[in-house]
Amino acid sequence: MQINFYRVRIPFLRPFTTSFGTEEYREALLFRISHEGIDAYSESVTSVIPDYGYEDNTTAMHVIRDLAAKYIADLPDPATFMERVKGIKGHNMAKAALEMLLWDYHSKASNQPLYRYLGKSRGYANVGISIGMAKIEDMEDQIEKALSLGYKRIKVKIARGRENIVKEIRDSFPDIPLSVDANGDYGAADIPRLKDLDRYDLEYIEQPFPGDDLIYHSKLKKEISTPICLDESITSADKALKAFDIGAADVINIKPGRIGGFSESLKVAEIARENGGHVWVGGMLETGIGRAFNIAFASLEMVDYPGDTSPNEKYFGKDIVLNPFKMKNGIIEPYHDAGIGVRIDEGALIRYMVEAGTISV
Ligand code: OSB
Ligand code: MG
Repeated sequence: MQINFYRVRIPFLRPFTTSFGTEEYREALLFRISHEGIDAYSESVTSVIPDYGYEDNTTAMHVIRDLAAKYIADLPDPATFMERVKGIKGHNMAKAALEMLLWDYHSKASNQPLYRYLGKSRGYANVGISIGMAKIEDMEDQIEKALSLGYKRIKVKIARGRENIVKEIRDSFPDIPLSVDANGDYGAADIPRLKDLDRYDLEYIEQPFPGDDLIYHSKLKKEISTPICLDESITSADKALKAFDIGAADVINIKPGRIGGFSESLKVAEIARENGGHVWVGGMLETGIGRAFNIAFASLEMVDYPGDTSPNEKYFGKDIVLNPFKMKNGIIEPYHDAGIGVRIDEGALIRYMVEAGTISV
């Protein structure tokens, strides 16, 4: 069998700024297998630089091409594939790209939409928006627009020393469901600074401390009344269990790419809900392919909070799918066709392509 891969570079409509930097475009790795009339796709959530986590497009290509691709040659079920790659430590994003390719393949082979194939779905995803740091007037314009489009929760990026963003936004929008995401920019000495955020009635503070931390999150949680949401820190079901065990989290942002795919993400969602926590699905500025996976997962009944699954017109002038998702009244319905349900726009794929190749397995 053969896996096709495509590296595409799609410019953003506006730069996206987080505490770790500014991105001007999305450089995505896309994968495709074709077998007995079925075309299955996936996307790696890595980017050019290892800023969000330690993986990037180069390490993902290495792990996929040189180590892991051979384990999907017989199209195993996703859980079997994950057993086979246990000997490769970490590299969840690379593994997830192959694991999710198998989810699309198997849901298509059984002629079911992925969101049904996955588990109990409510049939739609509740949608929030993630707004990058910018001039405050610019952020407020974006929030205004998002509210008029019906988004159910507004999340804004913050960084250490830029807490004024929260004050300004709360002053202008006293009643909206609002959260902040620090992408790990704070340290243990900043606990008083973070406690100050309690006055803004936030839904949660996302990832105040770096991804490798659970201890300070647990310390903070004892001192603050705003709920704590973990993103980068939760890379497995085991980490989720530990986070709830030591009281480090109230909410988990599930990104299937970060957690090594859907099989493990399903376990994380179960653990969170069994421990009284809440769950939503995050995003990594994916193309329509990655978004389709996120929206399928976000439609699960277990996922009880609105996620960062805004339709791609927020980021891209033109996506690589023919049927990009549309949001109505703050919800997005997955497509009812088999698998991820999005169809590839081959012309757009070629226009955005910077590299393509095959991996024989
Ligand atoms: O922390 O949630 C994050 C984008 C890149 C890296 C990290 C994050 C994000 C987002 C984007 O917040 C959310 C989206 O894809 O719409
Ligand atoms: Mg985050």
